[in-house]
Amino acid sequence: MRSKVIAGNWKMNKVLSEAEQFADSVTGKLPKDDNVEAIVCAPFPFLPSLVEKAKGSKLKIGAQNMHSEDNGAFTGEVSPAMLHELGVTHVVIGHSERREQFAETDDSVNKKVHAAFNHDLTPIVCVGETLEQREANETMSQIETQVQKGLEGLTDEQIGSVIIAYEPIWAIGTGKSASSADANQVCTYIRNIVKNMTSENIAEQLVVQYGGSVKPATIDELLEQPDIDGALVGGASLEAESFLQLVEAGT
Ligand code: G2H
Repeated sequence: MRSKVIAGNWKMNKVLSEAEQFADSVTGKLPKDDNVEAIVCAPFPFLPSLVEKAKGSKLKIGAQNMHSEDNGAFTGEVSPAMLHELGVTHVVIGHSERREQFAETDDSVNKKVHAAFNHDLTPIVCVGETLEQREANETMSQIETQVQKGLEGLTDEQIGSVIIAYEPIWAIGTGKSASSADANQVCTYIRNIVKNMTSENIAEQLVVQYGGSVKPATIDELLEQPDIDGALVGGASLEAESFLQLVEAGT
């Protein structure tokens, strides 16, 4: 039985004092249930303080990006070793905003996924189609390419511990959410791609999240779907109350 994984993706929001207030509000109130995991993926400057505040609680702290190299002349970048030493456990890789605005490719995503495993970080790998691709019936081929290239060269065991977030680009921050049945269809497809790359057992372990305008009002229906194991949530993860409701839905 797979756990539900609710991950907040704060994007470039909040200042440190607000991030700390959030942590103070949620850490004591998260459900004790082992079947749900709660992660906040925060901007880099907040990570040390959030990791400290999350100690002894169920909250895990993730980053939203990283470089694939351990160190070097990469001005402005953050390495996986830096994140690991801080106590960060997860890292979002290949979010569509990074693919679109920061020229990330399936190849750079793949390098970062390998780097995450080399430093004991769990990658949350984002895949998703544009509206044009959906309308041209190219959703599944786009997803297949992103999943296969993103996970290329990993061991079966590593593939089984990746989190894949299916985020249709047209549903991100737009208020338009994919219907839960449509989202589930793509999540099932993702599990099948992984089954073909590995085995049925590994595919059954894989956590597949949906992301794109998820809110407390829509989470229950999404989590009822057989192949949706959680959510990657932007806007609705910023307020402590709403984040707690989303996590509660996973219990
Ligand atoms: C999709 C999602 C979080 P939002 O990007 O990754 O954001 O929930 O605001 O659509």
